[in-house]
This record gives sequence, C-alpha cells and structure tokens, in this order.
Amino acid sequence: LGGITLLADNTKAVTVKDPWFPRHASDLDNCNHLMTKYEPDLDMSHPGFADKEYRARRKLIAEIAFAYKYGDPIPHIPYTETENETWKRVFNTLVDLVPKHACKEYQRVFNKLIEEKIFEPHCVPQLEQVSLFLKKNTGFTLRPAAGLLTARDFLSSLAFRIFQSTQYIRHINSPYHTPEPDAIHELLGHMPLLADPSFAQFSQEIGLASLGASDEEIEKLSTIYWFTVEFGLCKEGTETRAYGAGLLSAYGELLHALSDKCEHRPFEPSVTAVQPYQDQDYQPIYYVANSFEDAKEKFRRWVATMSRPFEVRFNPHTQSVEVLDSL
Ligand code: NLE
Ligand code: FE2
Repeated sequence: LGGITLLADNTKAVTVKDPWFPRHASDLDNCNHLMTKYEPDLDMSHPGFADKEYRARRKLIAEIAFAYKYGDPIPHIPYTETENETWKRVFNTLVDLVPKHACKEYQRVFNKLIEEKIFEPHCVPQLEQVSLFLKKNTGFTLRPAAGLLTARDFLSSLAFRIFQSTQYIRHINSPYHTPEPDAIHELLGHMPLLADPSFAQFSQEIGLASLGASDEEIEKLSTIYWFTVEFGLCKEGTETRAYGAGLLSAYGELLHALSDKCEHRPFEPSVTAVQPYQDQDYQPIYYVANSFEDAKEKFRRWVATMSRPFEVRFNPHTQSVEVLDSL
C-alpha cells in the first residue's frame, strides 16, 4: 500500500507544474486577467476619459468578454455609426499604404478578406466571421478579451492557436494611433497574418514556449513578441516592409517605421529579448527579420536555451497540451 501511495505522489510531483498553465483550450476561461494601465476610467490622458458615453460603451463590451466561455459563439456587436466611421477612416488610409509597405504575406490575405467581403470600408467586421475565416486557413480561432491582458495569459492562448481579441473600438478623436489594443488594431493588424500558415506557426511556438515559463522568461518572450508580431519589419528583396500589427493598424507609425527617423537592427532573439521598450509612443528601434522562416528558425534555436525542465506538445485533436518530462 505504502508503495502505491509513493507512486501516486511521484506521479503528482511530475505532472503538477508551477506556475500553473492551461492544459486545454477551455482552461483559457481562466486566462483573462487584465493590465489596467490604459483603462479609460483610470487614465486621465485616455481620449475617452471625459466621455461618459464612450466609457459606458467600453464597459458593456468588456462585460461580454468576461461572460464568454469556451465553445460559445462570439457575440455579435451592433457597432454604432461613430464606431463604423472610426473603422472606415483607418481602413481607408491603410488601403492606400498596404501595396507599398506591407509584406507580401499580409497583402495576400488582406486582399482575400476584401474579396470575401469580410473587410468592408463601411462597417467593423464581426469577430465571429473573422474567426471562421482563420479557422479555415490556419486553425486559429478568436475569443473576446476585455482589454490588454497580462503577458502570461495572452501568450498562453497562442499555444492553442487561440487569439484573445478585444472587441471595442478606439475613440473617434484619435483614430490613427492608440497605445492600447482595440478591435481595429486586432482586425487590421493581426488577422491577415494569423491566416498565413508560416506566421501562425511562429505565433503558436511563442505561445508554447510561454507555458510554465518563469516570470523572467515571460518578460523575454513578450519582448520578442513586441518586436516581431507587434512591430516587426522584414526584408523583401532590397526593400524593408512591415509585418507588425501595431504598424499595420496605425498609419502614422507605419510611415515612421519605414522612414530614416528610427533605427533598424537585425532580428536576433537573444538580443531582441532584452531590448527595453515603451508602449506610449512610436518606437525608436525596430528589428528586421530576413523572412518569417528565418525568424522562426532563429527563435527555435533560442527557445532551446530556455531553462524549462519539460517539453510541451499541442494535440490538435483534443485541443490540449501534452507535457513531456525531459530530465
Ligand atoms: N498603436 C497601435 C494602433 O494604433 O493601432 C496599437 C498597438 C497595440 C499594441
Ligand atoms: Fe496586438
């Protein structure tokens, strides 16, 4: 009997990981912790701070995200005239810039989204429709998020090919740049590349690397995420183009990033991971990848140097993560 107890204890000792991390896509119902720094209710410099109606709208849409559970369809938001107008302004500036400044992978899917009438100038696309589109293309799906999530919660969802997406719209008074994510940033910035197979794979690998990682490693992974998925540039022949979502949803910064007013450095995970950054204003430094494939290769080699004493593997049939102990 004693032996059996011991065995049970040993089993427990190797299967319970600290810090806790989601093992199944449904565990993401517990991965919705918010960072509060950009809340319009708390931040006096937020363009919505003095706008009661805007704050009430944000609250309503946040409640939808908090009530969301794994397996639910994403609730349809009847966007207001003002919200559709904000989308239209950003969308129309982007249509002009994409052919010249976005990477080819982005352009391919962006055009497809327009052809399939998921992206239209006059109304904000619905997340549910976009989620179905992604699912068909790379298996990624969306779930609504109430605001800027903690890095650990956000990155963990990527391991399951799930992207936590905000659903509210930025304030009409600052359409061309916001420091916080909003549905316009998610849709125009992130959706096209999440439908690209190579980029989807890269995103998932960042997520898998984050599961059970130490706080210090989460910080490094989110810095890499910041300089690639959010603000990355890449080479295309002799040109430099944007693939970062924070650039493709903000036309002022897109032009800034490709001008000579900032610094370009080659993407090198061990260096990029410790680069300090701020999220208030345009970036002074951007990292340039040779291609997604090259970024993925370099990232893999860097992840292999992480200290985690186990490996994780995603099982798409069950939407779960299997943990393999490597002693
Ligand atoms: N600056 C971006 C935009 O205005 O769309 C949002 C960045 C979120 C990290
Ligand atoms: Fe983003």
